[in-house]
Amino acid sequence: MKKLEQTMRWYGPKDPVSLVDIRQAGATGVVTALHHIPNGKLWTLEEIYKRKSEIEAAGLIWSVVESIPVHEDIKTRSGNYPEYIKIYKHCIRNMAEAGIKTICYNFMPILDWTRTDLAFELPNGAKALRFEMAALVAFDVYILKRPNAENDYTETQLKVAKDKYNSMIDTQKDELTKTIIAGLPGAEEGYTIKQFQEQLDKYANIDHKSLSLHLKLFLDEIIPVCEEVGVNMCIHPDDPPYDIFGLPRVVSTASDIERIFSETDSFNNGLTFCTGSFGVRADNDLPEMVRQFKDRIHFIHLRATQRDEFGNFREANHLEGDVPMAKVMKELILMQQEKEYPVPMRPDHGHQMLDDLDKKTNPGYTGIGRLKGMAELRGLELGIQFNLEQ
Ligand code: DNO
Repeated sequence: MKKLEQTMRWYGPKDPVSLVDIRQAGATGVVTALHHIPNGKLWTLEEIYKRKSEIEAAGLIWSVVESIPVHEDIKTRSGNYPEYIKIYKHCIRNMAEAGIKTICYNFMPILDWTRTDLAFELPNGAKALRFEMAALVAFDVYILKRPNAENDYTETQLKVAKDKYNSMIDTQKDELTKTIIAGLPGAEEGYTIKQFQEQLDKYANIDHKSLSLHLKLFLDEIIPVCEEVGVNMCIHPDDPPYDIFGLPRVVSTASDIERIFSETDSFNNGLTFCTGSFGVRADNDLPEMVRQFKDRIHFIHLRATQRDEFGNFREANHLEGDVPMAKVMKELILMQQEKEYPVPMRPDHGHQMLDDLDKKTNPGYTGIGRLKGMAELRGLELGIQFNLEQ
């Protein structure tokens, strides 16, 4: 049976998890980006080839670009957006020329993925990333003091958030602020409170409908280039998959994906199927989504989240939590059999555990935590394949 391609994310030469570590973990491919190039600047062939040869020298291949960030001007369709789209197309062409043809990106306004606690201690002493609604609301209403923020929350949410805020000391407030707006790895952009509010103001007149339109107009421009040079774009779902800070989010559900695919109908307009992000919503039926979107799933992120009814969630072990990983894996294996090339998957995030606890790694991107996730997922894939072959 055909297998998925095993990859791992690498943040470049400064990542404390090295290419050697990644190879020893069993990955054959690397997922990375030119993180040192500011958002909106051209990725030159020289820089791309330099990174590519570093990866190849370690006995690995650069399988996926995650991400080429989409400039805020493109999302708001203001300022210099025509120029940024032009540069984006040029980046796509350069990646294709270097032979790297799977590009992940997202269309989340201002913030990329968002958590409120990067070191939530689990009963066994390992640490996980966590999103706590009360902390987010406390930040929004009492630290950021976003105008009319209260209107976005229920009375109960506001009360719990107030108690949370009152229980925090100043260093905890600073830490929370940093965690939310200073930019998690891969987010590329970080803000101060003042800058963040200025960015929010730019979205004052942008609702779901206009943001979806801006995404469609962006795709209508770049997808023909992808078709010409054979690049698969893979949009990453919103994380968390609902609006935050009054900002619209338009890549959160199966119907969002349906809309994106039908409005710009091309094989090259594809999806990063991220079980952790989609899995935070109980109304996202993950195995069904694989069946529905399999033709356009060009990249896979596998991780599990454990949610509760208050909108909180934390990263669970890869085979636990609310993601029915075995069912998802079975669908992915069936999907893979219909593809001509192995679809890259990466174990997404991992707990900080064992020797990770003494190391300063990028939040969510530990060596041992991800190695464990990858080993479990690889075993699950093999076991299910074996069963299917009987
Ligand atoms: C978090 C990641 C995100 C993701 C980008 C995709 O762990 O899933 O950084 O890579 O949002 O553009």
